[in-house]
Amino acid sequence: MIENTPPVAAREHTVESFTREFLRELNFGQGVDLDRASANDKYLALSRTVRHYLTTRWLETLRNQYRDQAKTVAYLSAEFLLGPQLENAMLAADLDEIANESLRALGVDLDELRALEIEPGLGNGGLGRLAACFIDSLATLNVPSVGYGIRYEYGIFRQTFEDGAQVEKPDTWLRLGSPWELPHPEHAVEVSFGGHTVEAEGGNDGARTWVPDWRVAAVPYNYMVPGYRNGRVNTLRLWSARATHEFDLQIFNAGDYAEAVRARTFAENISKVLYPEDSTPQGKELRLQQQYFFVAASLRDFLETVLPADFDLHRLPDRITWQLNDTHPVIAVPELMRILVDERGWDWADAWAVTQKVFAYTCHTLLPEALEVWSVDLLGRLLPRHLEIIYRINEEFIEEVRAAFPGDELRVRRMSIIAEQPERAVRMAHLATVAGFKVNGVAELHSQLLADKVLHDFAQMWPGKFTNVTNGVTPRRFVRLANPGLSGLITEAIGDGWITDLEQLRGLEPLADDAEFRRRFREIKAANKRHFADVLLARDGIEIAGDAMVDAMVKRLHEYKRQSLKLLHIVSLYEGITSGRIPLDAVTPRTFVFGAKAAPGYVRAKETIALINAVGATINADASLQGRLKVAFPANYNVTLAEDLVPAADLSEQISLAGKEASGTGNMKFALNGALTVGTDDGANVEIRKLVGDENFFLFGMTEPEAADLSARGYDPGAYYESDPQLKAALDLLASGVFTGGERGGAVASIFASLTERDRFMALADFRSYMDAQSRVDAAYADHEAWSRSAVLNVARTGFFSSDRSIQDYLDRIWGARPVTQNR
Ligand code: B1N
Repeated sequence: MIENTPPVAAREHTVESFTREFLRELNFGQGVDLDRASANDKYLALSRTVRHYLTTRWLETLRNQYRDQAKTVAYLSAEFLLGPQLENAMLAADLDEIANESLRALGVDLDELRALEIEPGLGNGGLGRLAACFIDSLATLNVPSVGYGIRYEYGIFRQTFEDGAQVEKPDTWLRLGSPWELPHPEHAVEVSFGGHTVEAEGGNDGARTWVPDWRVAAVPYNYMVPGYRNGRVNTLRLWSARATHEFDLQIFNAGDYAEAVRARTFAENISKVLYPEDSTPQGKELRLQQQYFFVAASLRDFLETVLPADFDLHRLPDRITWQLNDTHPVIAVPELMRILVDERGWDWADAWAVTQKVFAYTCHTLLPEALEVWSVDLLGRLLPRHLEIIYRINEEFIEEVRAAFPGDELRVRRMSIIAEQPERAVRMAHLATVAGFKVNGVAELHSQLLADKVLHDFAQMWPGKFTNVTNGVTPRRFVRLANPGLSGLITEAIGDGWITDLEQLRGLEPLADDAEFRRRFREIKAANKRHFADVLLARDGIEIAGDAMVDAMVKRLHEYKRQSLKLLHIVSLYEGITSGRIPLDAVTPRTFVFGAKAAPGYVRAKETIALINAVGATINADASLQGRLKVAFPANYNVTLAEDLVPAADLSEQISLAGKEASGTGNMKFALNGALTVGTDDGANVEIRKLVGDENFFLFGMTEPEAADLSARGYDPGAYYESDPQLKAALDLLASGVFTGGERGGAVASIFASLTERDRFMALADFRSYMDAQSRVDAAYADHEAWSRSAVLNVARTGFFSSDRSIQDYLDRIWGARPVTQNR
């Protein structure tokens, strides 16, 4: 083992040493003097300085990991929505105060540098952000673990609005260089595609030989994942595709330079761009290429470089769990079988026995159309050997089903990994459920519905396989960093143990009854709102009142989430005021904040965005409202903006149709920062409400069984439209074209029809109940003292939603891996 002498290793962290390091990075890393340095020079130098402090711990962690060979969790995810890195790294390394002081002395404005950071948007929404929270908690809980994913050159698109309509621009997050990644081209591994299979020579049961016809290189980029002040720094390894030399040479030698360059582009396309669909897979070939690309590279990496060369793979289950973040990495199952059977010469049964003990599957959805399937045609063309392996897994599985349920051929057809209709296709969720030793949903209700409905047959067959792990969010980023004011107040009251043990927030409960504490809590909320208003003005040119209620609905635009129901509330208020039904001075001043990207091909979602913007423009321009209502829809909602919005919010909108939102995680972030929730009995809302108490939560709408029942009986939106005059007035106003310059076609007609003709998500059925809940919100908000008491109780009672607790649940219920204690 090489003893390293890193620049700042065991030295004390002082302002002086930090300043020296920073200036050295500026001079030798960027090649500039301080007085000539651009803000970007300073940002890069600062980031690298901070990175150096982490590197020492990182190398130590890696050495210990190799020495101990402890059981490891590999989190396989096509998305990691990391958010800005600098502040989090400074906090974790306990450098925030030192850095602040050092930079102040040098006359460098830290806020200006922070504002330069471009977040790596390598995810769509909740699923990707969850992966980022989980690796933070894994490191903080001292769990030996590694995240594996894709280093997309372009992350989630940058959303812009043109005349209120969404226009997507490429996310060039790497344009100024990323100081947080360490590329290792020398450790590239090859990933193969295509071709055919031939008979194998080994003679072991099940073996065939794959003869692929093209390959790409997967280059690892390492990211450090620091635990919170515990000396552990884990690794996130993201793969980038590059053409292989072999590939190049063949074609160059054939003399076709242009073809060689084209081939290079083809290979590098694999990690070029993140698919922008959220909860709705597209079944595109490039997407399957991405999935196999990162999974094959990750398995190879673990088996060949993390494990010692003489490791006996029969012991693999004691050494690793591969956690599959939804079905995107499920192709890892046949890949491991292929490695064991075809490459290592194991008999099929031995390989299957091991494979069934190393994968666990997390499902994140309930929408049937969101369950990934790959046509046999496509899969067979791209990964012919894997398709054969899947067929054999399925044959043996079906025998098992027949043995357990003799004569029940309908059940066999329902459960088969291969669907026959509308075309032959592989159901990835079934493959994951068959191969995984555990299957979990992401909130109590979701896990229950998985076992009762979506995967009911499987739960009947293997009841012990199914479990729940309710999602969580990292308190470091979403409370400590995002809300320094509240963090200070909490720490003053109960000490700072809450940062790594969020249940300690319970200690705040008695303070909800303390008028002075509530006053300070309100002051902090007010300051956060002013800050958010400043951010909106600078970032988007949007002007909002600094003191109105901040009513926030931020999440991907999807019909099941029902942004259109929120819109109906706003339109109804506007209709009430302009028609004289609601006196203006009875209206609570509110800023409605929307943040939402629509998948570029999702027409109705884009129409909804256009309509929100149209309604917003009309309301914001109407002087007769005297600024009481305001709609703010900043484009390109992302983690960076979330960190400014969440601490400022008073009201959190979680209004999906019950039974459709698997969990939600924004709901947790808002509650932890003292917003009250108006929400349906869906996803993790159910658990939030149970914890904070009915009196501190605005519940509305049908329950899941009620919604399922109504849907089965036949939902008739027209009946609601005709029988509720307020609803009718709001919809008619929308349809009249007043918000769209007289235009009644286009988005107006389309959304009107989608709500009043056939709406799978039954928005109108919950309208009355939603409006009533909003009236209760207004009444409650009018009593500042009572409201802030509820808000404090929301903070005090939602410590459960720390991702540290989620990870502890994964350890207890699924991984059986133990945190290790490390020398500090
Ligand atoms: O995962 C989150 C949950 O909190 C949300 O309720 C859930 O909607 C979200 C395909 C998805 N489910 N499925 C996806 C994302 C991208 C994609 O290409 C599916 N995202 C969720 C965390 O559990």
